[in-house]
Formats: sequence, structure tokens, C-alpha cells
Amino acid sequence: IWNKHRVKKFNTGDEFQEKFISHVEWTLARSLYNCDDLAAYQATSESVRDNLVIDWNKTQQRQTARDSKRVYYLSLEFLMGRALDNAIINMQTDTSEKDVGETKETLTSGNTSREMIKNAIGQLGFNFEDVLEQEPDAALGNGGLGRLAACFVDSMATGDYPAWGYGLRYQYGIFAQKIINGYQVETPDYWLNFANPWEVERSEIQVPINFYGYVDRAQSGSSTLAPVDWIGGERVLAVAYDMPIPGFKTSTVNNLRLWSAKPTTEFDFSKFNSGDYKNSVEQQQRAESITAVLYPNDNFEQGKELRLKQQYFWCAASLHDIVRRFKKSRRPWSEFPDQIAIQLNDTHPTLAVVELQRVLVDLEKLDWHEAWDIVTKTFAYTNHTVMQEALEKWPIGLFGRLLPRHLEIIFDINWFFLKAVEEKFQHDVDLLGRVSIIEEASPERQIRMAFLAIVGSHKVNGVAELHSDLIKTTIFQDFVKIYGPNKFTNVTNGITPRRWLKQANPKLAQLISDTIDDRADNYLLDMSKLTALAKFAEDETFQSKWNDVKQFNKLRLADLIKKLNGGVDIIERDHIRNTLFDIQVKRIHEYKRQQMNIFGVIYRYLSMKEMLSSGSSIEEVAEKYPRKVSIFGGKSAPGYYMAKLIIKLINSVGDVINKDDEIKDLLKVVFIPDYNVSKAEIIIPASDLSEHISTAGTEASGTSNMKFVMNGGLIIGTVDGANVEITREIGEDNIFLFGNLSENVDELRFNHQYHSTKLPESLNKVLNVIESGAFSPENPSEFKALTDSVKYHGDYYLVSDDFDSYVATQELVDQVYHKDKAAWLKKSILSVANVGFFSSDRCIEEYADTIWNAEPVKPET
Ligand code: 26V
Repeated sequence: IWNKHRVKKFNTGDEFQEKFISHVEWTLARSLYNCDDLAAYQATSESVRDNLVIDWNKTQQRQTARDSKRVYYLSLEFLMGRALDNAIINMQTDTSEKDVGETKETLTSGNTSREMIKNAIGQLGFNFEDVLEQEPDAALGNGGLGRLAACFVDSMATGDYPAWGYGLRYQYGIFAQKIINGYQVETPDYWLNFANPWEVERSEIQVPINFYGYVDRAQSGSSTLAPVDWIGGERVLAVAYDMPIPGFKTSTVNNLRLWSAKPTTEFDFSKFNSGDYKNSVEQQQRAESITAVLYPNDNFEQGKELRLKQQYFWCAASLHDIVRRFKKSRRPWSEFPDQIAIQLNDTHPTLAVVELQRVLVDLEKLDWHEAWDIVTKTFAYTNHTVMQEALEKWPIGLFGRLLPRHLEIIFDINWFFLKAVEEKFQHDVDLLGRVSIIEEASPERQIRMAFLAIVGSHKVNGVAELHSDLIKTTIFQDFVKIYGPNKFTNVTNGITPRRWLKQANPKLAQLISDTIDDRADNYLLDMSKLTALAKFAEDETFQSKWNDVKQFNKLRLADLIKKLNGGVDIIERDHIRNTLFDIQVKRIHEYKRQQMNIFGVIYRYLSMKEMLSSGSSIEEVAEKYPRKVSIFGGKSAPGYYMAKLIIKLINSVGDVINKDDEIKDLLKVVFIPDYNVSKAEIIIPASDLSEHISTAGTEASGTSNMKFVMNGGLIIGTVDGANVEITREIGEDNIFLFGNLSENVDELRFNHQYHSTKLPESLNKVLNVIESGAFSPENPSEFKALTDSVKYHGDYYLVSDDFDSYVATQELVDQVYHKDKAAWLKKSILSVANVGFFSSDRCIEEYADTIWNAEPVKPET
């Protein structure tokens, strides 16, 4: 009977419409007469989801049946953005046209899954883009680290890897940013306001999680490493919510499992009986707070108890899920690492290492060393930052109260580790203290999570070559000595071309597939096909089509900016073709140096004004400083004073420059509020130039640099992070590099500290004008902290050392862009032709081959 009534996918526009209407009427209990864009979005999503669910179930069955090695990607952040358009694009298949319905288009007709649904929705009276716009972003991440996890799950599904993501289902994602009087104001992102069609609650999958309590040694006697009982004091339930992750051009649909906290149904009867009903209920409600909100810090660690609770809740739930699945196979424990690879996205999931050791020793009664061998073969750790203030450390007092048994286990892990180190390096007396997982600090000892992650893993990787080299020579230097260099490796980050090219830039995708004669978009799976574009780099007709696409995308961004600016244009529409769009969008951080960018803008403005006041004509000014708009976007951590001040400065400078009629719209400054994934999809394709100008050695990789290049934008950047590989791949003629190198940073900082270094005249001028109150007449000292940091506080981010070369490089950019458009377009085309290396598919393959030892599980064709 089951077979007879098997559910069916829609395959034609006609069948889609049938599904759509049944979802409007049955699922949403609406009629076509009161179906608005939101309802249309929901019905479309439900329909598309139905198709996915069929493949999702099959994929899970297949992966279980094949019983090959599985990969689990543990990340506290998954910055997914919208799901609908991505799901539609990934539905695309290769098979030739068959069975044609009313709309004359089918899902199997090559390049048209998106077109087919777009037309079908159009016939129902809706505009496809407006429908897509209804979806809130799933913004469960801060920035690069979270978006990387999202690109990785896309590539793991596309590569048919049996791989799941594990994370938390925050009720509030990263805050929404409002700009009020130029200041950032945070408002909550309650993204689950409307039913979320992209998740399935698995109410049957609940894992009890304990906190606090005490360790009971009754069963172990005096032996230290024997199993013990941890009697938890507080218990909450982790409930699984699953999101389907469809691969591109494959029927593989993987799973992203996010945990949500809820109270146990066990009731505290002692409290209840003593008449304390209200307290008993209140304590239950506290459970939900564990997954209420994403911590909005990026590269800054605060050491809050709730954050540690989140981490343990998530690690324990995920591990028990993984172990439960493994136990079904009835294999011996020794095969655990052959069947399972767990990747730690930064140190946030490091408690999983400890939890697995606890499960094996305390619950499964394995010998300590046997267990530890399994643990270290299972885990691998990715480091994403060298910034000291981002390295996680937990005071042992707080830690031991919340997780008493785990603290003991960490002490034991450390003891065995240090013993081995001591045996090997008897002469190095300081070494033990330097590498100890427990830092002897005042007022209290702390657990160094990065060291624990290294000791508990078989591989440690950085995310770009320079970064991977740096961690080996700085923060993890001693561990290279202890373990040898092979434990440390590099996997340069990547991004998914499905979202960041096909979805974000449909016009460019179309031009590419037409030009390289790849109507089925196979280049999105094999980006080396893009090299075929190189032969058109100097072709005038092609250049002009390329330029038209850019123009289209710039207009699209100008429309967004206008909408955000209350319907008023900031950028003169008639001039867009001749206006250089110079964009810096990313989290606001001193090390990313948005302050240097805005100082550069001020310098340009002052120079223009000076020319005018010394008698130059506006034409002469335009000759030296041609049309340009400086676009910024990004969130600051709510408690990060300097970053917030940078946002205010950008907005204040914009207020002055944008109103100045004298410079005749030659220069504009825009701050786009609430930068997020779906805005990035509009912003990135519109860039002529983007800025990746971090102090050398501070940006681990950067991934937006790759996104901009993939969309034909050129880069102005420092020799930092993946800019190094980008330069290697696309050629140094096609990128504007400037500034000091990372090997000189220490010395430059030293000079600032111990000698009084002189500011360059250009920067001095800028800082003086800021201090004069030119941008804050009502409060001239408003930006003092920013100017002082360069002038008097050691200029830690070396703005003064790089400023002149930055300004000079910007002037070079102007000249190429405005005086030699053909040369510019050639650079742009060659960049895209050679961007293939930065596909996250390549990146995932490297992880699979060199770290996970995992193979794809291909669907039968
Ligand atoms: C640390 C913390 C500390 C506790 C509070 C919340 C929180 C959230 C995130 C982090 C880690 C920050 C590290 C990070 O995001 N690194 C970025 O990773 C990108 C992907 O590898 C990389 O492209 C960026 O260069 C790097 O800054």
C-alpha cells in the first residue's frame, strides 16, 4: 500500500502550481483571494520543501545503508541567509527535456528550474523576486566563521559527502542594526516570527543534558582514572530541529541539526510539595534561555556562564546523537574513528572532546588510554584567528561549578599530556608552563581551550596559507615542537559559487554560461571551466557585455540604497556608469581598519576642497579625483566602543560630504544599515572595487574578498589572509596591493611604543580636521578616542604606517578605472576566469582527503 500511494515530486510548472494551491488552501488555510506575498512565499517554500523532503529521506536511508564514514561539522554559528532561492537553484538537474506541462517547462530541462518556478508563480499573479523577499534571513552567525560553515554544508551536500552540521537553534539571531543619528542601535532579530518552512521539529529526538551537581566516587574507590558518576543538579532537554541542505545537481540532501532547549517534563516535586509552585515553574522556564540568543561578539571572548552552558548543551546533545547512531551499527568502539570524523569550527565545540572521553570512560567503561586514543583520532580543529582577545579561556571556578566531572577529566588529560612533554623535553624548564592546558593566572587559573583542542585532535588547520604559517610560528609554536609539523596544516577557505555567483549575480552567471557554452551550468561544479573566459578578456564586444552586467548590478544596489534612504537617491543615477563603487562590507573591527578607509575618504575630500580653493576648476578636480562612491556596511559588537565610534564617524563624514554642493557629486559616502547575507547578495555583485585592508597578519583569511572577485570586482588590499592566494591565482596585475608586510609588524609596533614615530603629513591633516569638529560641530571631541589611538596610544593597527601607500594606491585605482576602462575590464574578466580555486567544493575536498579520510556516497543514477 505504501508503494501504491508513494508521494510524488512536482516536475513541471503545472504540477508546481497544483502543489502551491493545495498548500495555500490546506497548509495555510487560505484562499487565492487572500493570498498575499507572504503566503505565496510560504506556499512556494512548502512546495519546494516537499520535493526536498523526498530526497532528504532517501539520502539518509542511503547513507545508513552504505555505512561509510560520516563527517560531523560542529559550529556554534551557521549564517545561512535565505533558503528558498538557493533550494530552487540546487534543484537543477542535467537530464534532457521530457514530459512538458502547461508552462512548457520542466524541472529536468537543464537550466530552467528557477525560470520554470518563476514563470509558474508569475502565472499565479505574483512577482518572483517579491516573493523571495518575504523570507527572513536565518542569521545564526556573526560573520566569516558562521558564513563559512554555511558554505561548507552546501559543498558537502554537493560533493555527496555523508555529512551533517550540528549547531544551535537560537530564537534570536544576530541583532538587526539600526542607524539612528549616525549611531548603531541594536534591535532583536526574532526570526521565527512566522512559521519556518525550512525546519522540521523532531520532537521524538530529545537528549537530556545535565549541569552543576557533584561527582560521586562510590563506584570507583580510590583509583583516579576509574569511571565515576556525575550526579547532575539541573537538567534540560535538547530537542532536535532539522534543516534540509540540498546539494547542487545531485539528489543528495544532507541534514543540519540545530538543538533547542526546553524544560524537562520531570517536575521538581520537592519544591512543588513545599508550596513553592511559582519557583518551580520559573526554574523550568530558565531552560529556554540557553538557546535564546546568539552571542553577538566576533573575535572577542567574554567568558560568560550562559555561553559555556550553550557550548556544553550543544556539544553533549550532538555527541550523544552521534554515539547513538554509531551504536546502532554494533561495531566495536575501536572502529569509532574509522566511522566518524568530527570537525571543530574554532574552539567553541572543544567540550565535545571532553564529553566523548567522559562517555567512553564513565558510561561505556573503556580504559582511559584506549578511550583517549579514540577521541584524538576522531577530532580535528580549525583555528580562525590569532587575535589574543578572541582565544577562549574559562576560569576553573566557573567551569568546575557547571561541569565538575569535565573539569576533572581536563586535569587528567593535561596531566598525561604534560607527562609526555616532560619526558621528551627534559631540558626545557619553561615549556610545561607554556603549553599547559591550565594557565596559572591571577586571580584564577584558566582553561586554555585552544590548547585543549590541539591536544584532543589529530589535525589542526588554519584557513589561509599566511595564517596557517603564522599560527605555527606564534600562538602554537610550542605544539609544533611537541607534535612535529605534520599535525598542523592549511586548508584555504572557499565560498559556494551557487549562492555567491549564480544566485547573487544571475546576469553574470548567464553571460558566463552563454560565453563558455555551458548552458547546464556545469562550471558551478568545476570552476576550472571558467578559465575559458580568459580568451575574451580583451574582446571589445565581450567587455561591453561584461560592463553592462556590472552596470545592471550597480543600478540594483543604487535602488536598494535609495530605498534605505527613504526614497531619496544618494548616488546620481545618470552618472552610475562613471562612478567607481568602492565597497567595504564586513564586521566593524579596528583590525579590519574601516577607520583607515574613512580617513582616506576624508583626505580625498580635503584635497578636492583644497584644489577648489586654490583656484582649480571642478573639471580639474574631477580629473584628479574622478567620480566615486564609498560604501560601507557592517555590524559592531554591541559592547565594542571603538567599532561603534568608527560607524559614527563614517556616518558623520557622509553627512558633511554628501551635502557639499561645491564638489558636485564627485564623492559620496554611504553607510548601508544592517548588513547581512541577503544584502550582501545585492551589494557584492555591484562593486568595482572592494577593500580588504586589515593590518598584515590579523585577518586569518577573509572570505568576502573571494566573493567580490567571483563577481568581477577588483580588490584593494594588504598582503594578508587569503589575499595572498588570490594574488597568486588571479595574477598580481589584477589586484591592488599596498602596505607593510606581516613580518614587519612587530618591529613597527615596537617603534610606536618606544620611539616617538612621526605621523605622515597626509594623515596628520585628516586627524586635525576631525579634531577640529568638522564632522561633529556640536561635540568636537566626539572622535577623540579614534584620533588618539593613532596619535598617542601606539597605533596598534598601524594606520599611520600604511596610510600613504593606501592613498597612493587609491589614486592609482582611479586612474586605471577612469582612464583605461579596457584595462580595468580585462583585469575584472581575468579575475573571474581564475577564481576557481576559491570554490568551497575544492576546500571540502581537501578536508575530506587530508583530514577526514571520508568518501562521497553517490546516489544511484
Ligand atoms: C570568537 C568568539 C568569542 C566568544 C564570543 C563569540 C565569538 C564568536 C566568534 C569567535 C571567533 C572569531 C573568529 C572568526 O570569526 N574568524 C574569522 O573566520 C573566517 C572564516 O575562517 C575568516 O575568513 C576571517 O578572516 C576570520 O576573522
